[in-house]
Amino acid sequence: MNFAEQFSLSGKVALVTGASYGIGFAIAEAMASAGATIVFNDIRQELVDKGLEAYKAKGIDAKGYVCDVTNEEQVNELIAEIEKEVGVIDILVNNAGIIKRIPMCEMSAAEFRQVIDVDLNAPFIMAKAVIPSMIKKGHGKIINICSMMSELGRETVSAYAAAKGGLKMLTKNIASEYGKYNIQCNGIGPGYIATPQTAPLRETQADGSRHPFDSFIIAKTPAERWGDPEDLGGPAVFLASDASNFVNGHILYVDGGILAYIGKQP
Ligand code: NAP
Ligand code: GCO
Repeated sequence: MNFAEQFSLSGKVALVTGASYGIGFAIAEAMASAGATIVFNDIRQELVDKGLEAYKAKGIDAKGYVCDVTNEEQVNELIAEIEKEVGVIDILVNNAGIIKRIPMCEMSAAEFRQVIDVDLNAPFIMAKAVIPSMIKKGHGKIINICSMMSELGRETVSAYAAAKGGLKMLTKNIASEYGKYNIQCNGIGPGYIATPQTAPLRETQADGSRHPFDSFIIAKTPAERWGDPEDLGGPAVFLASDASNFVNGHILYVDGGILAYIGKQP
């Protein structure tokens, strides 16, 4: 294999969860550019249809399925259907996620559980469903989309931080338990990325000024900008490729330097 081929995903099947748009879509697009066959799921048919149109517009012949990643029965049916229709999954990207921004003491236990269910339990369910075939095939790549909140807390995101902190450790544990089968499990920790999930934090104020949180993030980021979903494509391709076969249990932070920086003096 020549050096460049190490980064190729040709012949590989990549499943990206929650990838009709946002970070998942950008990661899937990059993996398609590296040669992967793209499969994605979303929670509603209209979202899957929207995603299929978006992939087609990019010249990507993706396959989309409706599946709630928190539902183990649906997930097992999804994996069986993909294996029958497309092939064994070589690369799993656990991207689907939600956030609820509520002060902890005002958050109900049900709301807390819902975030944990999607952001932590679902990656467990998805990984458990794909690993047996990866073991049979002799290789596999699992990439969990973590967060700044895998390392840091902030007001109103207790459930999300607990989930993403847990996802960091689940990543390390999958790496530890299944590395002997040539399965690498790593995480990507995006910084603050301009997607629908963070749109409320970037809304222009009534007086035309920037959202205070928007200005805060700019001051905390050495790159002095929000990330774009496309900033995550290269790191994801690296972790999905043979170039990272000895990288295991690592969380690759793609954050413009936030975690390294105390922040700009006001
Ligand atoms: P997003 O725009 O909210 O997209 C999340 C996707 O996941 C949506 O397509 C959503 O579908 C889907 N999803 C949610 N619950 C699902 C379920 N139960 N089953 C299947 N699909 C489900 O989020 P994003 O900003 O692209 O973020 C993607 C991932 O990156 C998330 O894990 C997020 O926590 C993480 N992340 C984001 C940032 C950021 O700054 N944006 C930074 C760090 C990490 P619906 O539209 O139907 O809900
Ligand atoms: C928030 C944001 C963050 C980002 C991301 C940062 O409310 O603080 O939504 O949580 O989504 O996780 O890495």
